[in-house]
Amino acid sequence: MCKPQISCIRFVFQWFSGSVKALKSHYHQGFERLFVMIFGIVFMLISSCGEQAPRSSKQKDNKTTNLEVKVPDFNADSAYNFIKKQLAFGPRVPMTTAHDECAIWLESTLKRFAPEVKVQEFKSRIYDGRVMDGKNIIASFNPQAKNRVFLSSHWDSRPFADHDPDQANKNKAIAGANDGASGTGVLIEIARLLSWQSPNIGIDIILFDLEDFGPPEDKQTNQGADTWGLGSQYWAKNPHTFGYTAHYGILLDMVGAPNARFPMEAFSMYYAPDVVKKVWDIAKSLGYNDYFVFENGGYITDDHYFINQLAQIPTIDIIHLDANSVNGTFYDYWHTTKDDLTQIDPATLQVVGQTVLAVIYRE
Ligand code: AHN
Ligand code: ZN
Repeated sequence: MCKPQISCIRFVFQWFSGSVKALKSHYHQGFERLFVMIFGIVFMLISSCGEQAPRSSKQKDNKTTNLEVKVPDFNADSAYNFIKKQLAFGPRVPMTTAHDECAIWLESTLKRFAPEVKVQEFKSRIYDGRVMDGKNIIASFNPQAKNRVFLSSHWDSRPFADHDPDQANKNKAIAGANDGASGTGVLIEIARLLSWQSPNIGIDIILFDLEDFGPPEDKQTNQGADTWGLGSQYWAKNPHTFGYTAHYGILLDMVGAPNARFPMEAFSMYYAPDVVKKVWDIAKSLGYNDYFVFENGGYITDDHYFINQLAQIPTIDIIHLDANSVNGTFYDYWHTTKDDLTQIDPATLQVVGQTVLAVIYRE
């Protein structure tokens, strides 16, 4: 944007000095009057050249406005209640009544807040060869906008507590308060706030199904990573609208435990380092750097991995990682029967929800 302006001024200057020389040789008298006229023309030309560059100054204005834009206040109690509501159905294990009923509730709740909600039904083969029905639920805000960002989580819960220390619990389904319901609850609260105040961009909230039906611990020997994230794999190959794309995506996974720590997950850093930096910087500016820590996390095969790989949309995972936990990767109660409502801390929901809101409203 600067270049044309500089060359324009240079052109006018050259033209001006050339004209003056020519006029000097042709007219000896009345030169002063002509000089005033030429100066006037030059002035007009410079002002009209200046009009070629309003975009850069406007862009700057926009940036300032976006930093000053009012970001809605995330309501952690409301998010907590959305988590509680999901848990009340029982474990949201695919092909169960609880799963069916929760899908209906998610759809109708999002329809209260979003102008467009789509339920993408699909079938997918799980690790043992059985075929399962799944539903990805997608709420779109500002659906016509070309500039889009998506926010996502998984809403299904794991059919077995294979990491439970008690052998008797290993075949029980988990409540999935943190693993599944926490991210979904935060996103429903964000949907509620989006219905009150629209940001400048289009937002899609995508709730993936069948994320957590990977093989149980004792059957994992020959299973590939693609036994996880079945809903996101389906969506990445069959987006809910033809040719769908977004500038970037944010996945929330296990965002509700007390004192959660979100290191910079390694696939996120590989595929979308700028998005990680943007989100972590905003979290820091809000005083949340005890949660959004500037440390490198390991590689997690989560929904974002498949979206990066298959849909090529830069997507990050905000995920609670803890290398010192009993399982060596995730928080202590991961895939245990203890992943229940008692493990949800509204303070953590607040940190994550407010950070994501600041990110999208500043776009
Ligand atoms: C693997 O352990 C391969 N993926 C974990 C993804 C996950 C499960 N997130 C929540 N539950
Ligand atoms: Zn899980």
